[in-house]
Amino acid sequence: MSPLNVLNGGSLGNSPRDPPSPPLAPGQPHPAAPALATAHGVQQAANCGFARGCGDVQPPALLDDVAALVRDHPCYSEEAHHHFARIHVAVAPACNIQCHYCHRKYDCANESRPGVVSERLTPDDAIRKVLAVAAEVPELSVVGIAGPGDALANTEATFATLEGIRREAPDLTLCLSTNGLALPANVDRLVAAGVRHVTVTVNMTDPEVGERIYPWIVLDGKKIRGREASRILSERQLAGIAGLRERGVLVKVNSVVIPGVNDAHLPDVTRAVRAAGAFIVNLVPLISAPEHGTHYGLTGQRGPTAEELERVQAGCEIDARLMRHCRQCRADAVGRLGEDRFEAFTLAKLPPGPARDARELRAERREVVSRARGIAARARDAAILRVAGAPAELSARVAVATKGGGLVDQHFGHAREFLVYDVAREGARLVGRRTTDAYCTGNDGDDDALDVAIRALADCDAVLVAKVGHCPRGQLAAAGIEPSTDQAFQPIEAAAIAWFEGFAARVARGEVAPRKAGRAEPSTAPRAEVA
Ligand code: CLF
Ligand code: SF4
Repeated sequence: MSPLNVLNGGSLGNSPRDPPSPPLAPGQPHPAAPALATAHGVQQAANCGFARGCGDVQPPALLDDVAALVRDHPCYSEEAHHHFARIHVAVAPACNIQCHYCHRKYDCANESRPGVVSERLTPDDAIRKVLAVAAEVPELSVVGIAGPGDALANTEATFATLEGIRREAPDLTLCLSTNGLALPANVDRLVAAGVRHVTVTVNMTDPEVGERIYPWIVLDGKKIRGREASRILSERQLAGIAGLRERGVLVKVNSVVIPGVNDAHLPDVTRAVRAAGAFIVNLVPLISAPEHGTHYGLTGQRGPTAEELERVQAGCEIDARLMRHCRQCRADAVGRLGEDRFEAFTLAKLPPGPARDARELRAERREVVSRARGIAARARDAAILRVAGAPAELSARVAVATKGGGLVDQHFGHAREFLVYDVAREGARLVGRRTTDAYCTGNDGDDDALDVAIRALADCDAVLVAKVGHCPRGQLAAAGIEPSTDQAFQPIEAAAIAWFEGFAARVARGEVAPRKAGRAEPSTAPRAEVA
């Protein structure tokens, strides 16, 4: 395995030759269970090449069966999110707890950005919609239930939907998210339904912290408040994670980062969920605004800045594999992460008749992706060889504009988000993403939007794009951000390393100085805006 492959999460999605994993019988432990149950405990190397630290923390290599489970899942594999799509079916309106960051009118903030779900679905509607989307979107690989309430507070609809999808489109991966309160009671049923990916939102293990996040829970028809509510919730979350893990289900934990409430506590939370068997942790920034009508929004509780989020990630990464490409999706999201197509697939727009069976198309798409992955991996490995002689301490931060297929192929002016990578001689590592308004809205650029984009990329040394206009090129350069089109249409990681190769040469010649500690802080939190 190449060093870069390890940095990006072992063989997460980068091993097209992995054999498919056989389905697990209910109750059958996953063959990888013991390996995943241990924390890797890797220390930061003394010669860490990444300026932000923790870049050399190497997650353990994935066993083949686990690699097969994450390979085509856009949330469990950062690499897969360039190629594969998910659909969320909003069949779960009710919830059994109250979070201070949630208002029922809005999507579940565990798995979504604030925005009203355009329509709630019955299980029959959901199955019809999934089949219609699957016929049009061959990159679809995952069907998820992520609200708008809690999937396991709506078990009848949730399981009817899961069973229907499994029956009609067995090649699609089933996924769901939950707050975990009802998880222990549903582990067996989830396994029997064929679910191998579950996200549990865990924001605390300390009830003193919890009572500042959860005013109440409902258990067996009884409302429980205060610390006792959080104690019960935490106990059930950890027991549920352990139960899933024992049955071979990959558990992702989402933790909402709430500055001043749980940010300092999250390393403890990460350790606890890892010990329980969580596979990956996703630290999501709190989205909070008065117009959402949430307790936090109305009381002025803010979300973290991009820099604060990175600090929390650095504190947690020692103990867990981290997800850094979450888009905080709507509960009715459709498409690849970051390209939301839910409006094109409302019930009213679905074709009246049964959708065609598109399994063969999906299989063909997987073949195409497999070839693209091979090309990208070879380009990346060749680029790493070329920068092997760069100083160990040299690193740079590079933003990339992409349309989502794993290439540098977006025009600067059309980009609504940038993926941000730290690059060193070991390779490129995703550190997060920055959202911004598209600069180019017509023939004339919008100067305000350009300012926003430049501020959002303030900590970057370069931005790699397919094209950039003369005016933004000059303003980016004036802000110390080098716009580059030299890597246009190259695979992202190879492109970032290729840019770094030239950067390292210029540093060696004394033409540019590497940025020291204390980069400018980007002005935007790395979160999505309401579409
Ligand atoms: Fe959906 Fe969640 Fe499954 Fe993914 S989303 S239920 S694990 S299929 Fe993914 Fe969206 Fe982030 Fe969730 S980007 S909000 S982590
Ligand atoms: Fe809202 Fe989800 Fe919390 Fe329930 S678990 S209150 S739906 S954020």
